[in-house]
Amino acid sequence: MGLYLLDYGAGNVQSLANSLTSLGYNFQWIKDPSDFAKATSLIFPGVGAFETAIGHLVSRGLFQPLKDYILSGKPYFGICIGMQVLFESSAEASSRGLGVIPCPIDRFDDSDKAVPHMGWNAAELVNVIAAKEEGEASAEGVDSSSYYYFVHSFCAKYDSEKYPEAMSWAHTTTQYGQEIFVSSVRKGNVFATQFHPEKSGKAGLALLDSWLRKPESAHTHAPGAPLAKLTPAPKDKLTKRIVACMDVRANDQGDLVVTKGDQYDVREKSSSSAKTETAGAVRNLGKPVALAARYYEAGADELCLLNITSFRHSPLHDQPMLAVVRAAAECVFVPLTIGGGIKDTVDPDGTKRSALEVAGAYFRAGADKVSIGSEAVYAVERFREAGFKSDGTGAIESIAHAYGRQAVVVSIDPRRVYVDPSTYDGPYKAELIHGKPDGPENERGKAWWYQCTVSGGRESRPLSVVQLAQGVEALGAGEILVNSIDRDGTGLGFDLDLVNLIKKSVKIPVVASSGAGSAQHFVDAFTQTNVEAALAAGIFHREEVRISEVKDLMKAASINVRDS
Ligand code: 1PR
Repeated sequence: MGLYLLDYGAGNVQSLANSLTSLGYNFQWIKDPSDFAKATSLIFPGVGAFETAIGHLVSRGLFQPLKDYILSGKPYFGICIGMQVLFESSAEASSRGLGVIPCPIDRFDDSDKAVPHMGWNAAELVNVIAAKEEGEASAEGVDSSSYYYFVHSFCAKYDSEKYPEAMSWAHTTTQYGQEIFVSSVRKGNVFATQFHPEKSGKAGLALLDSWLRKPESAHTHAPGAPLAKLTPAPKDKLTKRIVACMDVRANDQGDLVVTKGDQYDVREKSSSSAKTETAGAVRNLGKPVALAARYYEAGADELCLLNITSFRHSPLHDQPMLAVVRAAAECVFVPLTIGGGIKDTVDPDGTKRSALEVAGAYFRAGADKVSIGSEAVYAVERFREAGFKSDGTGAIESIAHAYGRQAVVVSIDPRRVYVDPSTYDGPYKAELIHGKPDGPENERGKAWWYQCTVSGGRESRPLSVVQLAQGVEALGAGEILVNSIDRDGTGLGFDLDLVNLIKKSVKIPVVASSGAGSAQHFVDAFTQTNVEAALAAGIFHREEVRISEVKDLMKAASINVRDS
């Protein structure tokens, strides 16, 4: 008897398990249909794709028992897909939902905004008067002044005229672009959130704790009051995200360390006279898990761990990064992206591991997104050669299909290629940037295009960043992380020409990376481009700029940020 968690076998359920453990709760997993009878409270932390979730529930014989459990009146807490399955259907899939809430789940309109909706947004209580009168019990732990982490392309659009009965379930709504959607529901024994409390830092942990602390008999909520039609505010409250990135590799002693390069060279320079004894050694800026914990506490909105030498050999059977991810996920309650080596691999005994299996291992360890680098370049090359057709078996497509496109980030490592604009007649003519002369002295006056590289910049490929960005979007990537070999570690600021070029080429969210040297550089990125997030490594590792300083300056510039 007690608290049970439902894992349908795809997506990161480890994060929720870690959150509950950190809050001091014991729980068990639903392993087969008979376990529902033993559960006195149930949390369904669905992550990923609706179709996959329903498919797994059906194939494991859990679909009807789940519905019966919910209808039995025992406390139920659904998260993300765990909320969406309560609805009738989803535009994402042909399969039906549980049909407890009579309306469909739709796709966000991407004509005015990036989709997926990814990041920290507010959740406004629908029945504000009841919340004021009844206090915390009525709010169900939701704090309208806090931000919660969302990551989804599909939602229940708020429409009290078309779906009055379904909307009477709405507990909170959230605005994204000019659309208002239901961000949590509550009625009877059911509470469910579209956002991820287990990834929403301290506000999310407080919400989980508030639900879990209630005696089971108290989980009976009356239907909400009659609902008004809501009109979108001029601006939504989605915050711009600050991401702290850790490049991880083994040093010469074989220990995994966070390192940091200058234009991707991570070894100490021999010219540094003070460090002659360390010249040539891999720069060591700390231990990955300790740094991850520090950045979480410091208010990073997201963390990224990149295994930067995975292009060499990275068998899954002996992957030390998995242990790093597992340990980091135990103390970090904001989203974790893991990159490096997300590709088909072969273990030393000859066992083949697909990219999907590799990604699955990271999701089970606690990653929320995987980032694909080199393999994405090869995938787009193949996609273009095949006449922009895909057989759906590549790393991007298969991971997006199983876990949802929001779980697939593509990390690109471009380098500028300078050309004389008066004579250049190559294939990238339409993409040439005639920007400010901020490159090397000998390239002044020239234009440039951005070329894709693989293996951490070691090899250039005949593909431009625009071709790559549009190709990976078509294949199913949910976000693009834009590095720059020219700017990495220079502190000169983000390459805004590059970021703008990519942002204008795709509809999915974009993260600016490489070159941050001051808090002002983040403000520049958010005011001079439309990116959703900006990432830095060196200045945070060396403690030259604190995350709080970045956020303070952003606030002063009227950019919406999350206070941790
Ligand atoms: O190709 O799928 O195995 O992925 C490899 C991953 O490792 C890619 O995401 C690639 O960007 C990364 N990587 C490979 N080599 C390096 C290197 O530095 N030698 N790191 C590397 C590149 C750049 C960012 C860095 C930002 C911000 N990483 O990670 O954090 O440039 O730095 P800054 O703020 O100090 O300027 P695959």
